[in-house]
Amino acid sequence: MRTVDVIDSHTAGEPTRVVVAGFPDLGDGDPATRLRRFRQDFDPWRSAIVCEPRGSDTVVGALLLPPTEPDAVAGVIFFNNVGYLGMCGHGTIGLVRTLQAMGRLVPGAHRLQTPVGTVGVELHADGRVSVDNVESYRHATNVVVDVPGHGRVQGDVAWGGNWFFITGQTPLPLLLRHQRELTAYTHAVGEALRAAGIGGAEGADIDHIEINAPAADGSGVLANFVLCPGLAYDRSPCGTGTSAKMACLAADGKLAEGETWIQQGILGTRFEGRYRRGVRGILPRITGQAHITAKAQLCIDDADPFAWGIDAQDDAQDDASR
Ligand code: PYC
Repeated sequence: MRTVDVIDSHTAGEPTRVVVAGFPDLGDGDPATRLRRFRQDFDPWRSAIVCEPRGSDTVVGALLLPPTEPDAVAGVIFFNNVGYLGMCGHGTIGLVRTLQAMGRLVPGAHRLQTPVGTVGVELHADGRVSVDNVESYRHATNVVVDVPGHGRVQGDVAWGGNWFFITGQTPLPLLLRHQRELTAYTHAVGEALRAAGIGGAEGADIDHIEINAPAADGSGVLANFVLCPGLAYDRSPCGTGTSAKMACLAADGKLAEGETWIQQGILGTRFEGRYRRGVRGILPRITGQAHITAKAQLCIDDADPFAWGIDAQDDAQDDASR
């Protein structure tokens, strides 16, 4: 029986499961190097940790790593039900609260290594966490794509630590009760982008689709609905999605450096954003709140037919039915 120690939290409603012990040794190197080994040699651990029956499509995993830079407090690799994330805003906020719960971090400024670069984080005395995300920028403006069943959908392609297509067009108000329809629509947009060969820089897959439209509660702020790879929608306002949105607003001259941006998510929870100018785009700072929900030990028993998780990517069923 293998065991994995985890600490679960949620950030504005979106869960994070931090792996604190029991994961196989990924050898030396920074998070990008160790991510390559994780993907190549240990991918079943990903589904064992975040997929059913121990997790769900919504859980984002965060493998805690020893830092390799002298001023970093830790390294991290984010993963989900279908693969790996370059950066994760809500996950970073959850990780900082987890490190605090472990006694490894006190209020103040710290640095955290991710596969897409080192980010600054700040734990505030009231428990809120700010993330100084990677440089974010708009890659393409007013991209139009034909989406079967929905017509022409226009939006921007932007980087916020993950690739986003951000549109203001929504088939329904951004309310939780419409999540199935919003999921189907954003999924169709993503598929249409792929079919049209539209990607991010160097053809990168745009694996996050974001609707950003006035909140249906009449509060006057913008709300979002973000479909993540693996077809789970982000319960939080999405830190990387908020960064990408702010990069577009900054490029349009609609958000000034230092101005506060309130981003509401589909649950009505909010992140606060601000930015400084970067070289190519903006340097976003996202602030939000996370809460610890569990300290647990996962058991992986080889006698269990679902020891390694029920993985949507797994073709074992196809093999078995042949
Ligand atoms: O907060 O950046 C984020 C995020 C990405 C995917 C889920 N949450």
